[in-house]
Amino acid sequence: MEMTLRWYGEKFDTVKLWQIRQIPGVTGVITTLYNKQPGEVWTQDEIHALKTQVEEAGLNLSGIESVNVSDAIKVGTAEREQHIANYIETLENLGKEDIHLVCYNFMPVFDWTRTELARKRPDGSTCLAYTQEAVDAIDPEKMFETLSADSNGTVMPGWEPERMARVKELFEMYADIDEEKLFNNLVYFLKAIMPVCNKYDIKMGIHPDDPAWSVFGLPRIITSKEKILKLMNAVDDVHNGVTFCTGSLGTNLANDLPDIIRALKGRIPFAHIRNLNFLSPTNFEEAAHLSSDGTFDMYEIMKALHDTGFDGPMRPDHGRMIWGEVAMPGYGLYDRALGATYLNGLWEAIGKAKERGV
Ligand code: DNO
Repeated sequence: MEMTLRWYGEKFDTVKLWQIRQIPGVTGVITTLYNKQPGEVWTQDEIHALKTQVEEAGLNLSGIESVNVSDAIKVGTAEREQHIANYIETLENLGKEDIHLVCYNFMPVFDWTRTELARKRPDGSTCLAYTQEAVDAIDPEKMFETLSADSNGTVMPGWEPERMARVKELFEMYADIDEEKLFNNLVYFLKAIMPVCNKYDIKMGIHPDDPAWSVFGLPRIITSKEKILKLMNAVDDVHNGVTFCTGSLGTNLANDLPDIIRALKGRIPFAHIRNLNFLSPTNFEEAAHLSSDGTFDMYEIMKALHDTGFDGPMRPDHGRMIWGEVAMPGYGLYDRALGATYLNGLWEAIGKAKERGV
């Protein structure tokens, strides 16, 4: 396992590479080219420049989150073939730069959905939160306006203003797409890219839908053990894997996270680990990473990853805003650094207990 932090690049992130370098046990970053639109080719030179920048700070470029998949591919429009060809070219260029992990999602219209970006917790920290009641009450086209006031002036990936300006058009594009069509389009895409993934040993990790159920009537297909296994079987290749995100799959309390990890043995190239605190099954907030601060048993989650031989990058996912930090919601330095340290501590303890047979 390699502990990493997500980094949004010099231009967008308030957190600097030199700060990440000083978090004990964090040796890499997960990043992307934020100026790229889905469907565009990433050139080898651009990737090389990004990699050099990270390495000059003493860190590894441990994976890409995300190479976004265009709506044309998700919906299966006429532009799909060109976009898949471009995606393949991007993968080829990543492979030539010795990058072997790509995270992506197949969620229609919205990437992750939260209804509050700064819910105050009893200790005065703020965190991202979700209530189904708020989603049911809001017009999806207004969602972005409601949230942007709390984004601390940052551009949140998946919620780019240009994308949100097209929400109405996007809803129309997906009008006739149900779960089955979306799933078939995903399989079509994966089958097309598997040869280049095999050639360069690039593991694709699909990000689960967040939350793990349909929002605004849109289809969602990566929400449970059964659905994920269906995808693993449809394209049965080790390069077709899952970004195991506890905070996304865990939104549905029926999902038994350690059990899903065990069922996906060998197919988890990347892990996002965070805790959630449930106030009701459809009202939850993003807690500190510690088990005692939320609902999940973080020890059991880490143990399941350890037991199944997980050896990819892991990142402490969304943290709270603490100590007066002003940063992209979920992506400040302090709470994620605490999270990394805690998760590294669990990992060390689990490993040593095994070595010593206790
Ligand atoms: C939210 C993230 C997601 C994730 C994408 C992957 O904080 O976990 O935006 O990066 O869904 O493509």
